[in-house]
Amino acid sequence: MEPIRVIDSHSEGEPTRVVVSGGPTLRGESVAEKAADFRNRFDDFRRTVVCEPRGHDALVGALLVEPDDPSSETGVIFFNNVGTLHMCVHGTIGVMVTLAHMGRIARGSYTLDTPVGSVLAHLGENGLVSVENVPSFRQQTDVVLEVEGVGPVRGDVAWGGNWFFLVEDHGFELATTDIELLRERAVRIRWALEAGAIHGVHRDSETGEETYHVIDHVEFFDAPTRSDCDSKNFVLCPGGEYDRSPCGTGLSAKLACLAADGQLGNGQPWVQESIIGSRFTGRYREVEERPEVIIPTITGGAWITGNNELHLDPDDPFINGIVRS
Ligand code: PYC
Repeated sequence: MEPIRVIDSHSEGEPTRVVVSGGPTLRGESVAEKAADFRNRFDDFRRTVVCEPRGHDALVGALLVEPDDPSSETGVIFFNNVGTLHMCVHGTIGVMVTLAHMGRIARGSYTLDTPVGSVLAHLGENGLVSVENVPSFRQQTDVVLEVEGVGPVRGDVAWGGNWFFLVEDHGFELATTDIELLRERAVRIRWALEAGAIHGVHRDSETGEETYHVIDHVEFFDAPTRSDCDSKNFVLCPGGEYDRSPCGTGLSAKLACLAADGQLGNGQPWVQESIIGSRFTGRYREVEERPEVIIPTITGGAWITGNNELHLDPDDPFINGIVRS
């Protein structure tokens, strides 16, 4: 069987594995349609690439596909230990650094098409990558949940390329020593959101049709530990792992909330510290004709960690990864 060539990196601590060759040929005109085909027909491939024994639960995969627009650099589908992601900013930073490592791009700006829209990524002279993300917005404010084993929790629902429930006032300590506890509480909040039928809702601007989405990321915020940051977060990802980086789509959701509350002005920086002490800097710009959204730009670094061929032995009982029920 053909090996799958991958290049690994981490963006501020959060790993990305870009599939460079050996990926499936997907059906569909758009990246969104290709992502649906990937979900429907290639779940084995997803697990093979990111799950144990070749990967691990924190790993995010990136499959490069034909873009929607031929002038874009590439299309990209992000996936993790349980499925596909709508979008991923740390992954986009990882893809940019990987493309540069491969000699495919130089310093400069490139459009990448994702299932939820195009993003503009800039690889700077300093090696940092800035990602102008998809339009982001807050959908619900002050949602109160009764969470089993935790008590009442108040938070906001926001879209930043993925759906987030953002909690400020929780009384938890955001420390690496408490990660298991934080994870358990965040998972319980996810269950409470599902039990309460609280969803993210996308409304088609032309047809008015609404689609409902699981809120599969939970974020806790607190005062920063580092003096050069504005806030610290803990982010639960859909597959139960926590984000080692400050989570770029999560920071986009946070910026949408800060903008809606009048706590951060157009173009002002917000430095977000992650649970492990790494940083992303976020800014937003307003869109005159769409006051309900902001356009966030997230800046951070990524570093190459490996260049590998994944071998698929037909006799390997875990050829397609370890399936957990
Ligand atoms: O950086 O957007 C992000 C992200 C999403 C899930 C993990 N990282």
